[in-house]
Amino acid sequence: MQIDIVTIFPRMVEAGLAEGVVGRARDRGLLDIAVHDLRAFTTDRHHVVDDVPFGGGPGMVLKPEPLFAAVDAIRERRGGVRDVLLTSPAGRRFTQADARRLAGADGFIVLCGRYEGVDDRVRTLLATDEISIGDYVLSGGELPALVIVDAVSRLVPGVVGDEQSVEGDSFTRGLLDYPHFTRPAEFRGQRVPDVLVSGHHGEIRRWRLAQALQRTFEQRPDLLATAVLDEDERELLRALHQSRARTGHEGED
Ligand code: 9D3
Repeated sequence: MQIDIVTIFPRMVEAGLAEGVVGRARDRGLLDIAVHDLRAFTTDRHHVVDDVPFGGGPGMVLKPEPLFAAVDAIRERRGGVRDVLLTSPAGRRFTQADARRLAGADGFIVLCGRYEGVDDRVRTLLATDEISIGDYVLSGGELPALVIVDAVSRLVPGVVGDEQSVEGDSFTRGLLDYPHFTRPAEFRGQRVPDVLVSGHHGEIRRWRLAQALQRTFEQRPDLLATAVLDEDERELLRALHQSRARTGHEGED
């Protein structure tokens, strides 16, 4: 997997790529990630990457030429087609489905937005996707780029040691995870549920499934619309709906 990130803050992005699962996968050669300083693609003496907006108004806008030059140079070096993701608060929300699609490609390019914005011709002529990571205001696309790289990387075979834990990921199944406990068995008066220390693996599996469904039902009911459920799971879900109706808890949280 070859990933290229173009930014005016290369050290910020490098710092985020150095540790953890992604850092290890880079060291092991599973991920070939290059961070490019946008200033390296300027042609003027002062390496200017931004300019005032046409029409006036506050702030600065990233100039198009260095971004186009960066993508040209990256495509030259990498060869082949590459998606070009532009990070932007106006983009489509990044999802696990996007991560899956990108993980199936040979690689992609991320352009980090900054300042008040990016010259719109980058969006219309250069980017293949315009991506936001959520409805909150950040100072730029560097953290979103790291979020995208992290989500995609863990879907690349071998990057996460335990393939089972990737398979069981909540968003892979469309459900939230069940609660986890470790020792001690009692902490501040709270005991770990008996079933988990019982050693009955069938019961443990059913308990975890029921907990995952209940949590999703209570905390993220929107996920249930698209979750892939088998007959047992749909039956459990019907029971949750009915108990909520019976006990008069509907409309509460
Ligand atoms: C004050 C300017 N803003 C008006 C509401 C527009 C604006 C431009 C650029 C707001 C933030 C940014 C910088 N953010 C990103 O580049 C960004 C981002 C984000 O802020 N939230 C979620 N996802 C993303 S992806 C890129």
